[in-house]
Amino acid sequence: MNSENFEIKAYPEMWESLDMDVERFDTMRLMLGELFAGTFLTQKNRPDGIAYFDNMIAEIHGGRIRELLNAKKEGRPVIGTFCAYIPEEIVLAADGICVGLCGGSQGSVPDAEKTLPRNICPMVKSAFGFKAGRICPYFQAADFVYGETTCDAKKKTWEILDDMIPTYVMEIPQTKKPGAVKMWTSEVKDFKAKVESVAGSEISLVKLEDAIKVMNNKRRALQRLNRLRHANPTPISGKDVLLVEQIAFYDEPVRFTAQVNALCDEIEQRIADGVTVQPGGAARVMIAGVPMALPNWKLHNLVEGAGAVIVNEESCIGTRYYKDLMQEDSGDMESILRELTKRYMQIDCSCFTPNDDRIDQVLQEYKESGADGIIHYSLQFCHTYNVEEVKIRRACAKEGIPYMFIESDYSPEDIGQLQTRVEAFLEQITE
Ligand code: BJ8
Repeated sequence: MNSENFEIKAYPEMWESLDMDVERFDTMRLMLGELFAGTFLTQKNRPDGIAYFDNMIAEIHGGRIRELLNAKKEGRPVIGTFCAYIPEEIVLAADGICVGLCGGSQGSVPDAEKTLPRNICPMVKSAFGFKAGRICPYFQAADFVYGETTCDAKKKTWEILDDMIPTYVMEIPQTKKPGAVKMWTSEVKDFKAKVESVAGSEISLVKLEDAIKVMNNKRRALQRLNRLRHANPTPISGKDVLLVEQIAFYDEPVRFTAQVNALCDEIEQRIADGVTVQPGGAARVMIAGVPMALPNWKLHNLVEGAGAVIVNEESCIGTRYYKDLMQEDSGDMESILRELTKRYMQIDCSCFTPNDDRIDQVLQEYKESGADGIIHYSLQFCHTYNVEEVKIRRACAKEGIPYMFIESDYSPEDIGQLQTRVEAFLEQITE
């Protein structure tokens, strides 16, 4: 695939059957294809194994959707989610499919602003707008969605989203005190009961154990990729790793894991052969902060466009999604659910208070990744990450780590200003 002949495949009949706004969606398809080609396919010296992930983008509105629709015909539930806190293992154990529906596009924001206030997080607006405008086949294919109470923008939006698609909500605790853990355990059990009622059968112990192995393997493969990209000079671009991390939220997990491992095999060889995508003397940057949902490639584009390379994403579309594994032989159903609850409680989202584990995690990832500096990335109106940034900034100052904070949205309006700031930061860390 090259940047001239790349296109995202059109499936107008399938979209029609999903009650989408086909004409409008087709225009968005062309724009996304152009953006993808310009951002990814113009890079030099990419590993061959990335072709699978390019193809996942070419088929993002068709091939994978067909798989979801076929699963539905077999009575398997398709569940949309918006947060790394939703236990995918339970969905898989019910033979269901989990798809991440967080929005990373400016294109759907005006649809949301017809209903929602303008001054809330662009990720929430973008997701809501995809449903409101009927311009996302994943939303249209989902049987129902599961939101959570991580932040105010999300939890209040679910009440309104429920007018358009059945929307259930998991209560995520805001602290990690013993009482909060108890409450979270009961939420996980309720989630399991809901998934079982839609799937029409109870989840067996064997099925849940298998699902845990599938998810552990997927997370292990992503950990492996992240470790390998830390090599200096780096064998794969930050943009390409981000792409893989984003596709993790909608691809079939067993196939995805095999493809990530194949990519890792190739990268190991590249490291042995000294093959790199890093121009001589390039600055190595770690990103920390809010998740970058597809197709939010704005910051990676700016940083790598300025000649640096991104070597780590401390984010839920990044290490927060895959850093923690689960014990695989936990015994009876009650013990497994307890372990599952524990695994998910380790996610250090800024919605928790206090959340000092995240500060330590950021410092640890900085050291492991061999980065020269950290950019903390936050979305506009995300109060929890924007405030927690103060603690990250202080910790970096204490450790002498070069640091920059960026707060942005999905519009292109601030690109010029961000470019100037990013370039100044890169100069500072390469001096
Ligand atoms: S566990 S990071 S995926 S909530 S950026 S919508 S918090 S206003 S994304 Fe997240 Fe789960 Fe936490 Fe991870 Fe709200 Fe902030 Fe927007 Fe956010």
